[in-house]
Formats: sequence, C-alpha cells, structure tokens
Amino acid sequence: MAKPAAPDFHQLESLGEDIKRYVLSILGNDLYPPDPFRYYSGLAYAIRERLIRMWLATQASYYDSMSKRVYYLSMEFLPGRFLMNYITNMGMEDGCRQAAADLGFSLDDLAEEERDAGLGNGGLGRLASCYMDSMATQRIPGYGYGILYDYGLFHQRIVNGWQEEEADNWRRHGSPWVIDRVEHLYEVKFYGRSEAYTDPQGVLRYRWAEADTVMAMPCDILIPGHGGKHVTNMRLWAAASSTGFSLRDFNQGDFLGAMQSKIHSENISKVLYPNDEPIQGKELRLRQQYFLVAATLRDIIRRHKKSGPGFDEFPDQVAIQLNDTHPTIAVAELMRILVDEEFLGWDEAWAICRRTFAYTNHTVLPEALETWPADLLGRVLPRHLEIIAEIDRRFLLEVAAAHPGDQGRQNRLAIIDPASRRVRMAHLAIVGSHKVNGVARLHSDILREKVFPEFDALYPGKFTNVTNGITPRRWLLQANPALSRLITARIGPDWTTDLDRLAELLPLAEDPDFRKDWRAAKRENKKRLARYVLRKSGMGINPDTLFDVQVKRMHEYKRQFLNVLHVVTLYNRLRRDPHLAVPPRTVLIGGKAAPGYFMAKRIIRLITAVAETVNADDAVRSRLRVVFLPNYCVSQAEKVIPAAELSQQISTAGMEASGTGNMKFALNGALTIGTLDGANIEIMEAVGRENIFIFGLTAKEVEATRAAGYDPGRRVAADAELAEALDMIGRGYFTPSEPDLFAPILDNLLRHGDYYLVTADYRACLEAQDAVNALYLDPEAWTAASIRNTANMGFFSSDRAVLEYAKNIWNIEPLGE
Ligand code: GPQ
Repeated sequence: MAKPAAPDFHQLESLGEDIKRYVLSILGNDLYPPDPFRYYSGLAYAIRERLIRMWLATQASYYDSMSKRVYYLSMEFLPGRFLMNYITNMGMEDGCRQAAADLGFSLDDLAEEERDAGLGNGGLGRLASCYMDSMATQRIPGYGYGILYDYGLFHQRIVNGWQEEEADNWRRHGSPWVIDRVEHLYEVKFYGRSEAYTDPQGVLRYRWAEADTVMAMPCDILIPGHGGKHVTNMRLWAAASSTGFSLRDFNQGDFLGAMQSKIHSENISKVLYPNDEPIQGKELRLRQQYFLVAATLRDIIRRHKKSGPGFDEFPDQVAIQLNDTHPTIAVAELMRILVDEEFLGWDEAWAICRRTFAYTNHTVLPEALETWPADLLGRVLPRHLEIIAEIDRRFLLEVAAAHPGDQGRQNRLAIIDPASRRVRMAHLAIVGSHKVNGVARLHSDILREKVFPEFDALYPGKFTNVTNGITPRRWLLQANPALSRLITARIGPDWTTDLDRLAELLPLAEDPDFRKDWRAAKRENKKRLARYVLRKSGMGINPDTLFDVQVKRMHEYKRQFLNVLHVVTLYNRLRRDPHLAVPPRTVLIGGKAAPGYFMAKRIIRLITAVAETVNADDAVRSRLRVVFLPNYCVSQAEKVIPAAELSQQISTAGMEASGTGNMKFALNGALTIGTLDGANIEIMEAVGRENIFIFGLTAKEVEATRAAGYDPGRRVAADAELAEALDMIGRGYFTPSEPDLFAPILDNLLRHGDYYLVTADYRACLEAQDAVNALYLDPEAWTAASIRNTANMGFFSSDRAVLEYAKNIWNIEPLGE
C-alpha cells in the first residue's frame, strides 16, 4: 500500500491560516508573543475540523452498510495524546511539519504541549484504546463507550523519595478533541423502589418508581483509522444534574443546599478510581458503572429502533463486549428494558441477552474478582437486584438439573453468594454471555482449568482465548520514527497495517550494515530519552550503557522488588570488583501505585532510596545508575519504550493475565527478561527461545511450591548474595536515618511466606541477567537478536486481535473498501 494521498478535505494549503484563525477565534488570544501552547491548540482545532469533515464524509457508507455493529463497553480508555496520532493516521505529517515551521515552531515541540487523556489506569484501558485504533483501521463497524471523567488518573510526583498524588485536571485548558453533543441528553435513574402493577391486560408487571434522575451527556472523540478512510467514534458520557439546582431552596436563601443535589449528580463522572484492580463496595463506583451502562444501552436501542428491525433481530445487529466485569450490570439492565419497558417475555428477553453479550476477563487475582453486597446494589438499583435474583434462580435450576443433589456446586456457582450475600459480577457476566475470553493463552487456560472449571463443564465451548495486541501505529510508526524509517526503507510501508510483514526483516539480521543502522536508530532513541530524563529530573544518563527498563503499575505480583534485588546484588558485585566484566547499565523503573496500596508505595520509596545511594557512590556510578521515572503515562511510554534494550517482564508465573507492555518493548527491538507468564510465553514462541531470557518457576511450579508450604528462610540461608541484599535493605543501608523503613517489605517476604515467590526466583533471575550481560558484550549478536524480536512480533498487532474478536465472538465482517 502506498502512502495514502491526502484527500481534498485535508486542505493542507490553508493550514497555517487556519491555525492562526483558531488562536484568535476559539482561544481568544493574541498571536504574539508566539506561545507554543496556543499554537498547539490552534493546530488541534484545525485538525479537528478536518477530522469532522472526514467523519461526515465517511459515515454515510458506514450507516448505509446496515451491518452488525460492536459496542465496546469500558470504564477505562487510555488514549494518551491525540495530535500526532491523528496526524500520522490521516497522512498529514509533512503538511503539518511545514505549517508549524512556517509559524516558527517544530511540530514535535507543539505536540509536547498536549496533556495526556488519562482516563484509565493501565493495561486494561490502554488495550481498549489500541482496539479503537484497530477497529478504525480494519473497518470493523463499532463504537467505544465509556465515561468522560473530569479528572483522569492522578499525576505522580516524587517528594523526598515518596509518591505524592496530584489531581489530573486534564480539561482545564480546553480539550479540542472532545465534541460535546449537548442535544442528545438521556436520563439515568438511581435509588427509589421497584413497584408491581397490573397492566390493562391483567398481566403482572414491574416499574421503577420514585427514582432520582441524573442526565447523561454524550461527548464524542473521533478515532481515525490508519490511511484516514474510516473513523470510529468513542462516546464518553458526562454527568449533569437533571434539575440544575432547587429554586425553592435557593429562594429561601439556602444556596449551598440548593447546589447539593447538583453536586451529587455531577460527582458521577468527576474522577476515575485510581485502582488497577476492582474497587470493592464503593457506592459511587457502582453508580459510575450503571451510569455508563444505562446511557449506553439507551443509545444502542435508539439506534437499533431507528434502523428498523424488531428485538428478535437485536443480536444480529448488536454485539456488546464487556471489558472486564465493570459494565456487567448491563446484563440486568437489558433484561429490565426488554421485560419492563418493551414487554417481552422473560425467556425471549433472556435469549436476546445471551446472544448479545460477551465478556473479557483480565485477571485471575482472587481479590480482584468484583462483587457487590446485595443490599447496596438493591438500594442503588432496586429493580436490578430483583432481576439478578431471578436470573440466579433460573440458572441454579439449570445447575441442579445437570448435577442433581449437588448443593455445594450450586453454592459455588450461584450469582448471589448465599453465604456472603454478595453479587458475583463475573458469574453474572458468564451466565449472561455467549462467549467468555481470557487475554493470553495461559490466562485463558487458567480461567478454564482453575478459576471457572465448573462453568466450563456446564457450558462447553463458551470459554475461549483472544491474546491481546497493541497498535503498531502508535507503538512503532509514531513512537519510533528512527526505526520506522529504517524498516520502511527496507521492506516498504505495508507493515503498518499488516504487521506480519515485519518477518521480511529476518534475513537482514545477518547483514552487518543493517545491524549498524539498527543500532544507530536505537542510539538515537536512547539519546532522546536521556534528554528527556535530564529535562524532567536534572539527572544525566549515559546513552552508551545498557538501558534496562521496567515500567508498569506498581504491584507486588509484578515484582519490582525482584528487580531491586538484582540491582542491589549487581551493586555489591561492582563494589567488590570494580573491574567486573559486565556492561555498564542504566536501570530505569517507573509506575504509579494505587494511593491506598501501602506496600506498593513502600517499594517506590525503596527504589528511590537505592537510586540515591548507588548514584552517589563514586566507585560504581560509571557502571550502574538507577532512575525512578516519575509519572509513567502513555506519552512517557512513547519515549521510554523505543529507547529500551532490556524489557523486564518478571511477574510471578500465573498472575499477569497477559501484559501488553511486553509486546511494545519487543516490537521496538528490546530483548525480554521474563517469566513464563501471560503473553510472555507466546512472545517466546514467536521470537525464539534463543532471543529472549526466560527464567523462574512456571505457573504449575508456582502452584506446587505454594501447596508444599514454601519456606523462604531456607532459601535465603542457602544463598549468600540474596541474604546480603535482603540484610542491607532490612537494616537501613539505603535509608540510614530511617533504618526500619523497609521492615514491612521484609516481613512479607520472610515472615509471611513470600506469597509472590521473590526469593524462590531470585537465583534464576540473576543467572538470566548473567546471560544478558554476556550477550550484550557481543553487540553484533545482541543486535541480531533485537532485529529478530521486532521481525517476529506480527502476531501481537491489535489488528489481529480485533479481527479474531470480530470473527469468533462478534460475528461481524469488516466493511469493504
Ligand atoms: N488489568 Cl482486572 C488492568 O490493567 N486492570 C484491571 O483492572 C485488570 C486487569 C490488566 C492485566 O493486569 C494485564 O495483564 C493485561 O494485559 C491487561 O489488563 C489487558 O488485558
């Protein structure tokens, strides 16, 4: 495919004038002095205008096709910045560079002015955004649906070594990408009660009485596919009060009282919950979930009715994908609409539901499987609790018929846990869906064999796998121009929409000239990152060292602590032998901890403490540097990942559902050091065992080790280097003024059985790092392995993933050209 010709409505000639006009008319600002933020905004509005024209010009074909559509429901989307993504996907880069230059700016500097849209926590939200890009590119008719939070994920600052959180008021300076559709408001109900009545035909029916209402306003963000021919809409709901404020209270002088209900309503879309695993029992979170679901189903049904067919054809026109259990109340809501408002019979409504929904599970951590106390759910959504109880009653009859007399099985499978009276959202999602998928092969196997074996026995064929993917547009084409240019120069541009084409690079791994160019591209990215680190933290890092990177949310199971133990051990070895034959390293670690996650915050403090000590030690500072990167986010990932040489993916096997960072690193030519967990396994199979550093217990061995009663003390006693590293951390070597700071971390390890098996994998991790060092000392061999990583990553494109969903789960054909 040749580079897409810019269609007429892109009108690049007038771009410069348009930018200036927008600075004046929308921002109400002077052109002088030439402020980069103003010009960024002007450019953004100029692009937005072209994008809307493109959307209007292309949506007709999209509507005319009358094809089935998918609705991707997610409490989180993590798009990051939009400007450069729009520009690359729309093929406007050259024109925009020129226009920016004519105005006295570099396009890259203008792009740096944009704030990330951080409406997600991590992998789950970023996956949803990669899927939006791929649906648009692959012309899969569909929509994303989510919430437009006023405040996205908090900003992380490091103060005296500790994480501090700052509110992310991301729309404060305007958001050119968000199109408010003030004319399409819906009402969403909460509270009140369920009321039985008899209809004129004498049938007993139910309605939702005395409810409070909140308005849901749709705000659209358009997502252009690569080549600019297809645009997908991401519709995010903002909450607004239905009444404004109470005039009666106001007239009686109670202004604040009058504002109360308005504040209560608008709270719903105020802030993203900053946990990357489900939040248990918070009423506001439940209201957010229902708010998304109720508004979205209203929109879907409105569109369905407009297109003509009746409800029996609903599942042939509509597929709804539940991104984890967060939007699962949709199952009860669709039943409520069909039975209470459209007056369908229960069985007919239930068949429609099951054919419509599919559910993606993203975790096996038992503490993360979402449940709601039945009485809380019943207070906020009284009719839904009744409907869930009825779904449960009928479901348990099915279970009883299949396994007569097995009360234990009924209790284990029940949607409402009879012991705790909590609603198990995963059970509701499984029962209400026609497909349930995990996000990597190992994860899907664990779901079937360990987490939901009795559901799998009851519903053969319902459980399936779709291994995650990432968009090559943002994560290679746009984030890594140096490498993209090199690749395109050798194999042409088609890899951007057909990632398997990267395999054509394989023979080039044998070509010394190509390897030299490959190293030069990596070095350019390392220099770019070094400039960034210098700008952000004042610290200089050396591009001629091995860049060893672990960036992801802070979590005990992700084992940033194991990384620290490797660093401390390397530090000890270098202190003992300054001539040790290892390459100099820069270890970069970044990630946010949930604000209430005590242990994760302690581990951040440990990393910053180790960094302070190591970086101040003249004896080793030229051989080892440690950097904590504050505020890891999408736009930072775009700088960090292309510069990485070693990618740390070291979770306890069986605990990371998939991982997607692992894919981004390997696609950019980093070698992985990792465990046999999540998608690492499939990455190993793709790139070849000799091009990846795998170590540690397998998922089965983890299970067996725990079952046998693991004793970390014995392991530590048998390993002098491990004992030394733990001892230094435990007695305050890195924090002499507060020697007990890390006692809680060590207690977890040594007194509470080391659940994440850090000590069990320590020695294997160090041996894998020895292999890393040996290979890195042979630059030609390392570079060849790096090329083979990139060349073999075709499978991990989100284009492949969404096409699998379309075929196996949604039953949707991509639209033709
Ligand atoms: N994941 Cl359940 C999240 O980011 N947030 C969540 O609430 C849950 C899962 C991640 C998961 O930990 C990763 O292994 C996956 O790669 C990612 O979802 C996308 O599937």
